[in-house]
Amino acid sequence: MIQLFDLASKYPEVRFSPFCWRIKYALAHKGLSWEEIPIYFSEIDQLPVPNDGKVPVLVDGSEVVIDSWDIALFLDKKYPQHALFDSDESRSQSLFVKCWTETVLHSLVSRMGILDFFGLQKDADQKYFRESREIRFGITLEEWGGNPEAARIGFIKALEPLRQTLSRQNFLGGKGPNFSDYIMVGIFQWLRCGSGLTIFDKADDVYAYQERLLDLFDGLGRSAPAYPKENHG
Ligand SMILES: N[C@@H](CCC(=O)N[C@@H](CS)C(=O)NCC(=O)O)C(=O)O
Repeated sequence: MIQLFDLASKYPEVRFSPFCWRIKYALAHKGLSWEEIPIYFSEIDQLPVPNDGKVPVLVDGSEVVIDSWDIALFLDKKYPQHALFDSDESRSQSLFVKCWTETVLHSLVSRMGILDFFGLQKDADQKYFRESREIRFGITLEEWGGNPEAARIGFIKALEPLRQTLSRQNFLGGKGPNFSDYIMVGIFQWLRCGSGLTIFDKADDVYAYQERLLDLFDGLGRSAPAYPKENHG
């Protein structure tokens, strides 16, 4: 069976890596089964080789594939049924969605949820998480995540191109979802499973879109355990 190395949290069932969620949806889209292997930051050296020190890593027989984008390309090549990209054009447009989310949306999500993501690390991982992120951000975690409401407002605003698109179609893929939508659900699951934050007004079209994505594949996303609410303020 396909193995997916996923990011572990201190709660055994809580998985919040946005990049890994992309791949869980991609596998479900293709009707493939997989086994998830959770790996803590402190266990990254146990990933199959080759790796770049990050998850997801997908192992399919003798093939080891790293990087969520490359894994999606691999899956479409090896399992052409139910394409994640039904044409070269759709793949090119998904590449834009990937770059947009990673350069614009991810830092806003990180500012909203960083203290919760930190709190989800087991003790042995918190030192690494803090040090690596503080080097990346150039400020402390508390400073980076010090104004989650401002980040949430920025996030809601930054989603306007998505919102306008959704006023004309149900998914970025059009009538049905494609990999662009799984990139988006990765972000939603990062927040849903990794933080106790309420992000959307229920009247927001993006909220309805999130709900549609959570319902796909027998509630794959919705059934995933989320950040224990009691940990939140
Ligand atoms: N470009 C990679 C990024 C993957 C990535 O950053 N994964 C994070 C978990 S969400 C990770 O493994 N980080 C390891 C670390 O920070 O040491 C992809 O799309 O798969």
